[in-house]
Amino acid sequence: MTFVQRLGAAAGHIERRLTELLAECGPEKGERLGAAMRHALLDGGKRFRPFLVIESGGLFGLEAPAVLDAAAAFECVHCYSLVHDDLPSMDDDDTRRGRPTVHRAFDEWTAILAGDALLTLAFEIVARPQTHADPAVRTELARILAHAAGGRGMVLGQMLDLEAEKRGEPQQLTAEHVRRLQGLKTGALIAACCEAGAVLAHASDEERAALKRYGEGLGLAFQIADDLLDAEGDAAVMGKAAGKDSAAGKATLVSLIGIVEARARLTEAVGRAARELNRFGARATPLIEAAQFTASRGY
Ligand code: GRG
Repeated sequence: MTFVQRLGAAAGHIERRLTELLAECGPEKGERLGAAMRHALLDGGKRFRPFLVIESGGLFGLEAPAVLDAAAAFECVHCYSLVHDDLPSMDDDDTRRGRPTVHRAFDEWTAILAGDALLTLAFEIVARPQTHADPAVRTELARILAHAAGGRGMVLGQMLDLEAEKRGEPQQLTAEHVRRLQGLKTGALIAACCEAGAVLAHASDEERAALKRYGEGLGLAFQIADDLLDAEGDAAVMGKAAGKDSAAGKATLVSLIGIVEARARLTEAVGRAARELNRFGARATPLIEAAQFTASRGY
């Protein structure tokens, strides 16, 4: 199976499970809130974060059914962040995943509430015994998910990003600052997905730390690739408008260090991420390919 087929197969599993979980735990059928949540969550996206949970669990011999609910919870948080990021008061986007954003398809207050409900749904899923038989594992999953998503993770990264942009000072940022905010905004959740596989498998502290470091390198690569796509890519690949960051005068690593240096850092981040997986041998091939796939998006 090629990497793309493997990613597609995982996406199929996760799509089915997300549909079931929404039916089990989401709003009753016919509710407008449920329709907005489905619009945000289903039928789109690469499902890259759940793939990382599935494959990091796979390193320790866990099969998809044992990790699917945890993987779904991470995707719920990711989708909530996209819904809120697209809002007029944030990034103000009209399309996402090739479709109207939730506030365009519904309205702004419905989009805010659908995002809130997706975020809280994630923690309901994590807390359910179906997610893992061991309550200590469920608690630890909730902790790493909350930490990665919250005020020391993704929300802080978004805050730093918007603060600079709304004040009209993005060009005063240093490459180091941009790297930090991107690490928080995008990298923290990606790294937590990789760590989650180790948590689900009761892996050793060393294995868990190596997976987290791999995820941090991967997250950096993911963000640089996204910046390169925004600078040079086309809207069809991104599923949203391209060139938006530069048009908004937003500081990205590409705007600060240039395309050539950004490509060099991308290659370096992928290599560093892959080296963290040496200890896992051939079983790590899908995760190494995931890093390479991330770097090659859109090219
Ligand atoms: C609103 C708290 C809050 C946070 C928003 C993730 C995020 C933080 C904003 C998204 C902005 C953005 C486009 C960042 C670039 C990297 C990124 C997260 C791209 C979207 O992820 P993909 O490519 O999307 O995995 P799919 O649709 O495949 O799931």
